[in-house]
Amino acid sequence: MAVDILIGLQWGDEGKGKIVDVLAPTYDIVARFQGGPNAGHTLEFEGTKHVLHQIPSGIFHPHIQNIIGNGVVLDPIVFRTEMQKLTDRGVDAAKNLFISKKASLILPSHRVLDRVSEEALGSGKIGSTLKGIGPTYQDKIGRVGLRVGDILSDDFRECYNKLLDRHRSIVKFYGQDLDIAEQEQAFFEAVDYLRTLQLVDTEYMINNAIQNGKRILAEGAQGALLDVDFGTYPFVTSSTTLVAGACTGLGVAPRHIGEVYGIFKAYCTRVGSGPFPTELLDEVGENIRQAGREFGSTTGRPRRCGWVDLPSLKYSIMLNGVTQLNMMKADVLTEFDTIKVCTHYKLASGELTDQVPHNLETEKLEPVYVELPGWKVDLNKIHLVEELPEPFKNYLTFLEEHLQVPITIVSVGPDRKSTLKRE
Ligand code: 2SA
Ligand code: MG
Repeated sequence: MAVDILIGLQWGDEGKGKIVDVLAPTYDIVARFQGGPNAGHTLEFEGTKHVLHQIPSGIFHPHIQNIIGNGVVLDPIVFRTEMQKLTDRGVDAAKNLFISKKASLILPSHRVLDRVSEEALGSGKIGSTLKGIGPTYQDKIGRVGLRVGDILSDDFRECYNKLLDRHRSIVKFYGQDLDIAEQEQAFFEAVDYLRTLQLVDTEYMINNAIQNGKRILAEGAQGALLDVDFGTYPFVTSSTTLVAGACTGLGVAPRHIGEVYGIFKAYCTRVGSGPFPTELLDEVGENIRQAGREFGSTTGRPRRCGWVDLPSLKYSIMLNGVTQLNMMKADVLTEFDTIKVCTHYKLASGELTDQVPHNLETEKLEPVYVELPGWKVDLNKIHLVEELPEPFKNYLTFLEEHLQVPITIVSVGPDRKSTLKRE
C-alpha cells in the first residue's frame, strides 16, 4: 500500500485543506509533514468555515487518525487554542491525533527572532507570517532545537533556559531585549497540555500502517514555489514543501509514494514578498482578490493576485511527480470576458522560455500570455461535470495539453459539495 501526497503547486493557499477534506473518507490516516502555524487550511461544510493551522485536515472525520509528523514545527500555544476550538465544535480531536516526538518545538522566543530578523531586513523582508517558522527550522538544522519528545524529560526546563539564553544573545545582537514573560507562562501551560496527548514515534506508526494495507494521505502546507530549495529563494518558507519533504517529514521511503495530487488555483496568488511574474496590480487583480476573498487565513494579509502561470506550474509538476491535478476556485473568474494564461516568459535578452530561471527577480522577465474566452456562467451552481460551460471545458483542456497531467477534480465553490470529479 502506498502513501498518497497532496501538494500545493503555487505559493500556497491553493485550497489544499478543502481537497484533503473531500478525499479524506477514502483514507485511514492523514498526516502533516512540514510547516506549522504559518499554514492556514480552510474547510467549509454544513454552512461553517474552519481554519486549521497545525492539525491535519482529516480531523473532522471520526474514522481518521491524524498525524503531526517529525518534519512539522509545532507551537504549543497556537496548538492548544486550535484544539480548544475543535472541542468547542464538538470534535474529539485528542482521540484521533498523534504527534511525533521528533517534531520541533516553536518557543515564544522563536517568534521574537522571526520579528527582529524581518525588521532588520527592512524593505528586503521575506514577508514571513511571524510565527517563528524560520528561526525554529534554523535551530533544528543547527542541532540546538527542542523537540516534542523533550517535554517528557525531567530537565526540559534547563534545556529550555539554555536555548533561551542563546536566543537572548541573538536578539541583543539586533539591538533589542527579549521580553516574553507573559508568553512563557502560556507556553509552559500549553506544554503541560501537550504532555497529556498521544506523543508517539509516528515513523513506526506510519510504516506499520503501510504494512497493514492502510490508506495514508500526506497533506502538504504552503506550496512548491515556497520550497526552501526550489522556490523563489530567499522569499520562501524554511521547509521542504515538495513530495520529498513527505519522505523526510514522516519517515516514509520513496518507494511507498503513490498518487501525487497537485493542487492549483484557476489563477494565482502570493502573500508575502518576492517575485510573481503574472501579478496583476490593476483592478483585474483587485477583482480577483475580492471575488476570491483572497486574504491570508493566518495573518489576514491581502494576497497578491495574478493569472495562472504555466512555466511555474510545469516546474512544480516536474519536481513533485504530480499524477493528478486539482483545479480550485474556478468560480472566482466568472465575470471576466477573457482569461489570460501565461505560457512562456520573455527574458531580458528577448529569448522565450518555458523554464523557471534560477532567479526570477533579477531576470526581469515578462510573461507571455494566451487569451482564452471566459465562461460568464456562475460555476458554483453547477453540480455535474457535463453541465460545465464549453469555454470552461476548453480552459481545462488547454491547461491539460500544456501540463500533460489530467485535471481530475475541479472545485467551483468553497463548500465540500462544490467539488466536481472528472474521469
Ligand atoms: P514563513 O512564515 O517563514 O513560512 O514565511 C515565509 C514565506 O512563506 C509564505 N507563507 C505562506 N504563503 C501562503 N499561505 C500561507 N499560509 C497562510 C494562509 C498565510 C497568511 O493560509 O493564508 O495567513 O498570511 C503561508 N505561510 C507562509 C509567507 O507569506 C512568506 O512569503
Ligand atoms: Mg492557506
